[in-house]
Amino acid sequence: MRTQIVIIGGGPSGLLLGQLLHRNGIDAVVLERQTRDYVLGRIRAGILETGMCNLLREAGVGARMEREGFVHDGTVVSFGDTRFGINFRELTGETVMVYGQTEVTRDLYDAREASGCKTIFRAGNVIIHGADTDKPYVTFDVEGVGQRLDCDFIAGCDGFHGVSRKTIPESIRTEYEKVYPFGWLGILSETPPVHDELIYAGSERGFALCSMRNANLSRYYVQCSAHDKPEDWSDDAFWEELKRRIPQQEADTLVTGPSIEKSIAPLRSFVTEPMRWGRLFLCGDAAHIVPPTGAKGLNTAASDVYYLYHGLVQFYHDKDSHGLDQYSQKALARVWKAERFSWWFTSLMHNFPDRTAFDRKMQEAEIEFLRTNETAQKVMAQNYVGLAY
Ligand code: RFL
Ligand code: PHB
Repeated sequence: MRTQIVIIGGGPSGLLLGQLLHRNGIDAVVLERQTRDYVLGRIRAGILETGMCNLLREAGVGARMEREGFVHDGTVVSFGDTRFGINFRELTGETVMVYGQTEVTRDLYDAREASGCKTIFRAGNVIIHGADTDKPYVTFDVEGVGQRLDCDFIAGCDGFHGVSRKTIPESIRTEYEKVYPFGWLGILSETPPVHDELIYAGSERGFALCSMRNANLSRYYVQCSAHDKPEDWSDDAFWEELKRRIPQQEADTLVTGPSIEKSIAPLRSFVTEPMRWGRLFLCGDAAHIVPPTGAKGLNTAASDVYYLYHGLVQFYHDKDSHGLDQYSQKALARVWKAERFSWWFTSLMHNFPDRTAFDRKMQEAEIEFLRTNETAQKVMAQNYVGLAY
């Protein structure tokens, strides 16, 4: 078998890249280790930057997002007894969209199927060959039968645990990592959101986030121990803990109900450099991870896709490899800024186990500065709505 681009990973990065390439007449095959239902069962991101919304529209998959997504003009920050809003629209002229990663991925799979593009599910033992030559290819198994796909380029969109990054020799790769000493326990429940905007809440007992998917589907998180398991937390224990961490007004009005999903995400900052090796290009979580505070993971995957898609279109349409040659540098320049913002917001809002009284005072001073200083709010708002591509 032969195609122009092999995309490893059928998560949002791989699917979005595939759809944008298809609309520009470039063939790609997506290899996904899991099934479609499995990928759609993962509850992850909820907030889309303007740039990502535009890219989804360009890919022809913006219609349902337009109908069902919720535009948010701002967010609420609370810390102890302090509570204030950050108005993105007033501060930057831009907004964000509440539309879940599950829905984005579903729209992309539907579009991919409608356009007849090839996706191979349950692709096991994917191995990349000859990435540093002009004739790369990928081998894999489907139901025990070995297969080979020849191509011009490989897009490694296979997430943090995929094979693509590890294919780049260690002598070429540099990895930067920070692991945070806590996780986020998240639940999804069929209850009305407690507030019409998200609430990022820092408290003596740790961080909490009130988010949502739609008018009757709420997503809440509490900071938990890095060693906790979802089974350690009953629904009642979760709701009680959440109420202790959010502002009193919301604690009093919160509607609780059974969880329909409960999971724990570890918190990590991670970047690998470079994001290209020969004809292999890394995209999204395969190359970098951010802690979820600030909602940058999926959005940063989208900016990688933007640079790679433009580079590939330039290569095939104009026979110009400039965009591909610049890919790693351009993507990383934006990635590091998203890393900085996510690290800053995580450090500001969480209760670190080794935090001293001085550290706490620093958090309080920074919160007070953010509350009262319009320039500080503007910097936060610009980062939250997303930096320009
Ligand atoms: P994914 O989504 O991990 O998809 C990778 C796909 O590759 C497949 N795969 C393989 N396929 C073939 N062969 C192999 N060897 C393979 N190995 C892996 C996997 O099965 C999978 O389908 O990576 P991608 O596409 O780069 O997308 C990245 C995003 O999923 C991620 O950045 C976000 O979910 C992060 N994130 C958030 N991002 C935001 O922008 N806004 C948010 O509000 C936000 N909230 C979150 C989040 C992540 C969270 N968790 C669970 C880590 C909230 C949470 C709780
Ligand atoms: C979510 O709704 O899942 C969500 C929203 C904002 C974040 C992280 C996660 O910063």
